[in-house]
Formats: sequence, structure tokens, C-alpha cells
Amino acid sequence: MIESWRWYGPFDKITLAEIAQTGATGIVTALHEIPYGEVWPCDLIAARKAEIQAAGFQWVVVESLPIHERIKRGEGDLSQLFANYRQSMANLAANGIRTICYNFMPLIDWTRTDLAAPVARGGTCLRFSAPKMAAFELHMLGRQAAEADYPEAVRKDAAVWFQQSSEADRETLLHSIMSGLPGAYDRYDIAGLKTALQGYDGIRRDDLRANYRRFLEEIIPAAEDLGMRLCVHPDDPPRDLLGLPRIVSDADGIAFALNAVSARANGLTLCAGSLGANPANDVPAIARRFADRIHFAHLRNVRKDFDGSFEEAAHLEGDTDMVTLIDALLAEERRRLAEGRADASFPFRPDHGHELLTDIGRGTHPGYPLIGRLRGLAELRGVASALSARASSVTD
Ligand code: DNO
Repeated sequence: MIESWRWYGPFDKITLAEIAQTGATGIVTALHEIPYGEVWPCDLIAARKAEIQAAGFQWVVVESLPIHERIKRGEGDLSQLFANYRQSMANLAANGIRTICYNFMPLIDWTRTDLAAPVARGGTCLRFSAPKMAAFELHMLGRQAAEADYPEAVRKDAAVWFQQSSEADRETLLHSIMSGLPGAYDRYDIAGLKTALQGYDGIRRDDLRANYRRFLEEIIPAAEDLGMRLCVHPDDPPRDLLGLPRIVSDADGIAFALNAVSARANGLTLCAGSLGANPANDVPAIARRFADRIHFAHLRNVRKDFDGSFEEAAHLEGDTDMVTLIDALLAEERRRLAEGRADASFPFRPDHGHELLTDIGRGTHPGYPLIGRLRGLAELRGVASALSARASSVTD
């Protein structure tokens, strides 16, 4: 597998020279400055690629080429938006960049309620508290229908949190929930979020599925022609939020996506942390089941609580058996190598990391500090090296 690292380009406080010291060789990035739905121009792609190569890396994955909300809502004439997406792909392919990660989560991307929850031995992690999310939905947004989305015990804790919270606590909660919007540097306030949510009124799970199928039918044939691989990122957290349906949260959702258009170009980003937050998901089993369509992996771990809350654990701690998962990914890589495939080796990146040591106060993107991810990468590399050495001693 190709060790890679997410870099936010000019928006990132971490430099390529620092990333070089982590040992990663691949860069995962996007032209975050381009508004959703617009074409990524060839010259800007080429300039970013040159910058990455000059620092000694390959640009291995685009994360993300975002899908415009109108496509997710299936609203109006979408032909221009589909054409633009295909043109961006063609411009990327012309620059030799062939793997694209995207998601189909309506309106908001990954969602956490705490960006700096304390870790027992020092440092901080990202956390999703079900009671705080319920407090946000019920008491700050005034979304009464959310009553049905949370068990009574969680609603009680939500009410207690809300009563005890200060204005500043509520501001922090809003900020945390909005922080997952990648690249979109404008965040919603409560009024803006309410308006944006209205755009999804009446859109049920099946409508979203139909809109997703339409996207895949419009885009995947072009990706195949260009020799590209698209890989959907699962929903994070893998559950409906704010009354918005989420459809890529488990094995069934992944099967729907991959079967909607049956082609290698229609693939999966195996995100261990996103899938791992749902107690029903057996992540290594999901990896084995969809192995031949995995083009990219995000490796990270979560520790779950009984009320639906979870926090990001160190990469080898938490509830997902990371060794078994990496073993499954390496087995797939060996299978592809045996087939003589040029793309046998696929990229993974240490997904998220705790803020540790000099990360604290540096103001890097939430979840994307230097030292915490360096620790994660080093641990994952150790596991992968040990498993690879064992596999080759068995074959020898
Ligand atoms: C969070 C990321 C996601 C991911 C997008 C892909 O840290 O894994 O924001 O980049 O969902 O489209």
C-alpha cells in the first residue's frame, strides 16, 4: 500500500517539507479554493501537482472532488453540473491523477461535537457526543422531529447539557458541528443551517438513493473511459443527522453504491473510522467483502459508548481490529499483484490523529495535526511491515 498524507494545500499550516519527514510518499489533496460545481482548470491542477512533485511526492488521490448539493437534491437541470464534473475529471486525468474520493452526504460532511476532547494520557481527540448532538438538534435548532432520532436517556442528558450550557458552550458546539465541511470556508449559523435544511424538505432516503444512482450513471462511464477510479467515502458518523438521510453507512449502503453501476471505476474509500462508529459494522468483514473495489483506505479507530457517542482512539486502540483490517487490505494488494495489475498497490492514509505535544495550539485542521498523524502512520506502518514480512516468509 502507498503511504499517503492529507495536505490542505495553501490552507494547511503543515508544510510539504514537514510531511516529507513522516516518510509518507503520496499526497492526498484537492483544489479546496474552487467552489463546488465549478470546473477544476488544467493549469491550476498542473501547478499544484508541480508543487507536490517538487517536494518529492506524488499526488495520489483527489480528496474530494465535491458533488454540488443540487445533484444530491436532484434539483432542476443538472446537465451543466454533470458536464463540469466530467470536465474536472478529464483535466485531472490529463495530469495523470486518477483516483478521486468523494462523498454523498447531504449538506454536511463529517460531524463531531467536540474538537478537543481530553485524552487520558494527555493530548486531545475528536469526539461525537450523542447527547450534545441531540441538544443541538432539539434545543438550538428547534427540530422537534429529532425526538424520534434519540432514545429517552439521550434526550434527558441533552436537556441537562443545554440547561447548564453557557452562550460560549453553545457557540463552541455550533462551531464544532460545522467544522467538518471540507473546503467550504463559510460555515452556517443557526439561521443559515435552518434555511439550508429546508432545501432537503421532502427528500427521503429513496430519493437520495435515486439521485446518487443518477450521479453514478452520469459520471462512472466517463471515469472508465479516462482510466480513473472514483471511491465513495462512507458517511461519518454512519447515521442520519439533522433529519437528513445518509445512505452509505453500512455494508448494504456500500453494496447499493457499488451495484448501482457495476464497474471497477465505481469504487470505495474504506474509511475504518467512519464505518467503525456503527456497532453493527464489522469493518474487516466489510473490507473483505468489497476488497476488489477498494481504491483508497482511511485508517483510524474509534471507541464507542452505549448511547451512540464515540471518540477517536489511537490508531491501534479502539474497537476496530486494525491488524485484521490491514491484513485484509494487504491480501487484496497481493491478489492484484498476482494478477499483474499496474494499480495493485493502492494508497492509504492515517486518518485523523490526536493533537499531541507540539500540535497543541498550532491551529491545524481539526483531526489533521502533524504529530498525532505521524504517530498513527508510524503505528500503521509497523503493522503493515510485520504482516508483509510474515506473508512473504510463508510464500518463501
Ligand atoms: C474527514 C474526511 C472527510 C472526507 C470526505 C470525502 O476527515 O475523511 O471529510 O474527506 O467526506 O469526500
